[in-house]
Amino acid sequence: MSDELTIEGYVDEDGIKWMKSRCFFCHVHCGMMIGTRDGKIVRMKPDELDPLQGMCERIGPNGERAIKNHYHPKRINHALKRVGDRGENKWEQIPYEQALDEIAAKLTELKEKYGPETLAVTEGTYRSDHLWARSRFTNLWGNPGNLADPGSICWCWLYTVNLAMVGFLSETALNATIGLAKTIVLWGVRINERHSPQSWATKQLRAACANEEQKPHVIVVDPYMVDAVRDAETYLPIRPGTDTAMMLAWLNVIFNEKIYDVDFVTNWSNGPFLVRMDTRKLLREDDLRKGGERKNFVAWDTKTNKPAVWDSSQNRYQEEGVENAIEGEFEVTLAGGKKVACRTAFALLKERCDEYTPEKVAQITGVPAHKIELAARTYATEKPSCMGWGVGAIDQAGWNATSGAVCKVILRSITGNLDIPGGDYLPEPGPVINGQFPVRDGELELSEMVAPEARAKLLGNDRFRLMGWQGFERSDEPFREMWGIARPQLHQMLSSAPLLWRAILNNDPYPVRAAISWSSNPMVWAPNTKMVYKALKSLDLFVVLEYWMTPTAALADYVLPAADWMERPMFSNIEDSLDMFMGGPRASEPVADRRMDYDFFRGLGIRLGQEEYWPWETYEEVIAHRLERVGVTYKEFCETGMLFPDMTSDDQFEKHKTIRKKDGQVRGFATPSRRCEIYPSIIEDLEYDPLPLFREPAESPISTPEVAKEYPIILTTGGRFAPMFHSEHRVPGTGTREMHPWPIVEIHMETARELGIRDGDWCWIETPRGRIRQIARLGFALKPGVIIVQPSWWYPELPVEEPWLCGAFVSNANVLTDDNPDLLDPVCGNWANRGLLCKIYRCEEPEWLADRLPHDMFPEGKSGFPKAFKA
Ligand SMILES: Nc1nc2c(c(=O)[nH]1)N[C@H]1C(S)=C(S)[C@@H](COP(=O)(O)OP(=O)(O)OC[C@H]3O[C@@H](n4cnc5c(=O)[nH]c(N)nc54)[C@H](O)[C@@H]3O)O[C@H]1N2
Ligand SMILES: Nc1nc2c(c(=O)[nH]1)N[C@H]1C(S)=C(S)[C@@H](COP(=O)(O)OP(=O)(O)OC[C@H]3O[C@@H](n4cnc5c(=O)[nH]c(N)nc54)[C@H](O)[C@@H]3O)O[C@H]1N2
Ligand code: SF4
Ligand SMILES: [Mo]
Repeated sequence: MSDELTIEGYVDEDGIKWMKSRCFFCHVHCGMMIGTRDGKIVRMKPDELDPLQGMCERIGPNGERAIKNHYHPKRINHALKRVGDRGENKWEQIPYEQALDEIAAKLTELKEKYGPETLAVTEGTYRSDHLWARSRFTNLWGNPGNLADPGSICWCWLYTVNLAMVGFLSETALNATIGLAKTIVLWGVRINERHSPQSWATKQLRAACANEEQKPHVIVVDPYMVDAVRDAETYLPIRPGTDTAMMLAWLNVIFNEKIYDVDFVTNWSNGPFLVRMDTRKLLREDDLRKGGERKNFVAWDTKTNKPAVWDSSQNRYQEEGVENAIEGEFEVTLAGGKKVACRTAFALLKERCDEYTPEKVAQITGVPAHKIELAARTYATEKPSCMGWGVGAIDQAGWNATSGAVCKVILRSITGNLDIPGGDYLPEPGPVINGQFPVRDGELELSEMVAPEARAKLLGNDRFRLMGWQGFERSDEPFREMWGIARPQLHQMLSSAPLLWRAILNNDPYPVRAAISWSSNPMVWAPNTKMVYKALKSLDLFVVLEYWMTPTAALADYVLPAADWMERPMFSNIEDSLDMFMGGPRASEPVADRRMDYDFFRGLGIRLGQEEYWPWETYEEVIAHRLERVGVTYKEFCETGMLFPDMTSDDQFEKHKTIRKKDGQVRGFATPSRRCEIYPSIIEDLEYDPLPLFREPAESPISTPEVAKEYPIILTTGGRFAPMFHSEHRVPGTGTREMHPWPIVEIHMETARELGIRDGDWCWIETPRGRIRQIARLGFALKPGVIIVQPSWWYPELPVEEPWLCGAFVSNANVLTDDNPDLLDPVCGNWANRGLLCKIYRCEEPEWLADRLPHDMFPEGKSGFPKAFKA
């Protein structure tokens, strides 16, 4: 590494060397100073020069907890190779390089036998800036991109839906202009927990709510009385799983009261485009005239009373002065002379929403009609309004997910709240510096190297088509047109996890014999844990890159030690979703054999013939390469650890109205039509209904009354709780598990009383898939008859070897969830974690009555599932 790539830091009077770093324990990325003595981390403090200030419970006073996490004796520090049976927890320590050699050899063998599609990867939520290195590796290896990730039910799939509709992502997790909002909608989100109570993001929301001069109207949509309800004028306690119906009702009110932004709908959305009533497809120029372009659409010009052709590549009508109708039915003569009735997309959307009156949706959601009306009216008229992203709203709503995603984009855009200060920001590839932006993740992935034959083999490619290559290609084209670069794969293109497990177990559609799991614990995150277990257990090669011996790692052939944020440099735009970069230098040298995940994929790539594509030996060199284009050096970047756009510039908002430098055209959106596609043509083109609709959740008292007889309680899972971050921070000994030692199921007092459950009782929660135990907390935050179970529980203190697997089946919410592929969202493959049926009862067995874990509860001995957890 050249000198230029090391950053100095400073030494204080106590001899502690302080280096800048950026925390990666959660998505907030607080600026952090790391103090080392003799190369060992001894202290931490907030980076006072950084705008992202915060030191939460995961870090602890002076960094105590993070430091204990970093040096914990249970951390994986060397490459481990399985020597016993799979799951027996018998390992041999081997050199990292040897592990790479052996994995490469085995992958080659499996590729020869089954083809490059035999490999799948599993990942978890965004935990590093290295995702592109995985796709670069798998793309070059000929793999179709088989990847299972919670992104199917968490934000990334929304990114893909947003790409189709607005050409980038309007689902902000952290709204920088929230202080300007007059209405704040918190829809299925627990801001204070998801960003830690002490983080700047939580403080920003609190400050916005406490602003006496311009007190915002806060609307909360959540079945649970979250903390923010204190500030809320309007609280909609919704029945879990019915949010899409609520969104449709908001649209119903907004259309019927005509409180949408007519200018936006008329001039910036594709609402005026005509849809043929005979085929129910958007009318295109090639329908209208021979030689017309398929990518051009048609509207009705009220001035000439004729159809007008929208030239997508020019972002304007071919004719001058067109005044397109937004409603109405028109007769159009097609190329062959046939006359067809056409209606505007907007009229069809309105008609669809007419079905969802507040009265009807009140019945579905359990929220009174007048509250629905008030919320919709406020959102549309008390502007600017923002409705950021909460995973509880629709991401995990099973077959209602995509419809909900479409509704959300429509709500934002037709009310004129898209990309305005105080509204929902729409970023772009950036930040633009010296006319360029730093190299984006999507550029590093090399998606163009994946051949059409390989693409066709992606697991789920023909089933959940928006998340496969067909969806990818359809938004890649306008993305490249607008910004000259590929749209990201990252987690925005996925195989839905339930399909992966079935492919592994049934060799269907082909044998998947190898998997790499990194920054991922699918034994805990994925639905239907028993299925996941069987699939992982049956692989020929399973490699896990980890910090800890998790239930997933316990099933591996190789477990490789991963470097954490305290020992790696960083350069991130959060999965290519931002117009800024955050990062910083490496604060300390990695412990023992820990390597960055980048090093793993590079190491494997080089061994598998990809040497020319991995010129950057260190990650510092990667960062330098990415910055070179904008004329910033690695060192300059590390001094601030941030590159961001000028948010005070007027050009930073409503960017669709600006003029493009490259051709002087009005910019529009990076969609096929360059308009905001409230009637998404990509979704239509993939043979789905582009209009949103609501279906009763797949498992509910209404859709499955026979199941409800035995399982009468409504179950929702989720609800973040600090200091845990998913399944992390549970290893005793750092101070975090000590703060929150046991899993909590929350239940209404009345329901608990009827069921004979007292506060603090260990309870069984059971669904048709299995049962788990958590501790009951009684209260009033939920309606009677609804419970919420904490996700992500495992017990690192339990034995690793089977059948214990660190308690992966004891309290894990996903033993309860269903992953039946027929019940997933048809467009994106989302499963349902919210809105299921269950029963809950006190643990009566004497051995379960104490706060003690079931070391002795596995009567079936060494194989199979522990008896207690059999459904
Ligand atoms: N402490 C902590 N912070 C985290 C994480 C963590 O594990 N721990 N994980 C990170 C990740 S990857 C994510 S995705 C985010 C998620 O963070 P959030 O988006 O805040 O997600 P949750 O807290 O799981 O759920 C939000 C709310 O959804 C409600 N809810 C449950 N069912 C429904 C429903 O059917 N409809 C509606 N409207 N609401 C419902 C719950 O009561 C809860 O208050 O947090 C991130 N931050
Ligand atoms: N029932 C139910 N299930 C859910 C949810 C829910 O609300 N309800 N939430 C879902 C959501 S939103 C998400 S995002 C997922 C989360 O699922 P995951 O993101 O997979 O989270 P974890 O289960 O904590 O597994 C992550 C693992 O990666 C390791 N790790 C952390 N950082 C790194 C790193 O930099 N490199 C490597 N190699 N390893 C690292 C950690 O030690 C941990 O074991 O869970 C989903 N599952
Ligand atoms: S809130 Fe806590 S865990 Fe998250 S980045 Fe900040 S210090 Fe790290
Ligand atoms: Mo997530």
